[in-house]
Amino acid sequence: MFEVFEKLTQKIKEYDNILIMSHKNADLDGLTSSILLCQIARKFKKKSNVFLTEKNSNVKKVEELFDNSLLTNDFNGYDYDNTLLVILDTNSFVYVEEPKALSIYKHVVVIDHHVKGDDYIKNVEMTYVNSNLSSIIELMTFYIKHINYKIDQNLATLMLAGLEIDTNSFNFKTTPDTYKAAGILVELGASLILKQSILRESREDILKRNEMLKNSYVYRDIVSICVLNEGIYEASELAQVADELLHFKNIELSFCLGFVDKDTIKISIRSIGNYNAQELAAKLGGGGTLMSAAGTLKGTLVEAEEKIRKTVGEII
Ligand SMILES: [Mn+2]
Repeated sequence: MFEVFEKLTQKIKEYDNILIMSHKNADLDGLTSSILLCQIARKFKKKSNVFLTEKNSNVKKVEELFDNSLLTNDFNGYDYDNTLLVILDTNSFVYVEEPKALSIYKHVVVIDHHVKGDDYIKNVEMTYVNSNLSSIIELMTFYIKHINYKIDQNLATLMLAGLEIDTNSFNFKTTPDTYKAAGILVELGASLILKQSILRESREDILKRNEMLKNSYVYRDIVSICVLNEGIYEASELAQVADELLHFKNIELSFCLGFVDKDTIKISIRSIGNYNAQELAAKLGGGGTLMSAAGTLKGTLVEAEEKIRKTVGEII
């Protein structure tokens, strides 16, 4: 880790402008890490912004607690030669917030904790992709320790919330270091009360999800399958239902599927760790990690459900 931190600091020092970007539909992990790095770059007297194309609910949460002068939606003032583009929380050319930036800027740093796919960002000056890491927040927390940078309480709180989300409440990819990072954030003043209000959801969203959960059934005693057949869903809705199914007693493996556009079926897969979600996803047109993965299929929901049952049947 030490080497990564030293190299990152050195890279920031090397350029006048530091433009930071995360993935599309920003989450708290990418967003708070970007804001933190932007603050650090400014402390080094660099021109720095976090580039965003749209303001989703996570961005709004951050804006409520922060001055939003760090955020920008144009490349104005970031010249080709003297700008370092730092990509956090994705290594994919497709998912990066603004792929166009990768053809404009040639000095690129990628720091991520997702499995490297075929569409990973190439021709970079520095890359650190560690798919065993819980979150970029965990890495950035140790980075600020390393450079002895103090963050404000609201940012510490948002980071703790983001850490909790990325690990599904300290269940996925959680190591002793993940808890240490959480401890550091609490030491830096993260408020557990404010964190709860950040993580809270609207009544409508919770009731809507509970309605979705009613479509689930148990298969082979330890598998839960939930087929959503009323229109088009957000991929994040499917993921949240799959997460929730693992809270049900005895369930070790969960699948939630539905259409994400008029001809694409997405399958969110979650595992408590006894069965490999990644291997199952590979047979369902996708990939991921041991405990969290997703597949994509064409055709009908009935066909997709049958394919899932067949795939599960091969291992259970
Ligand atoms: Mn993340």
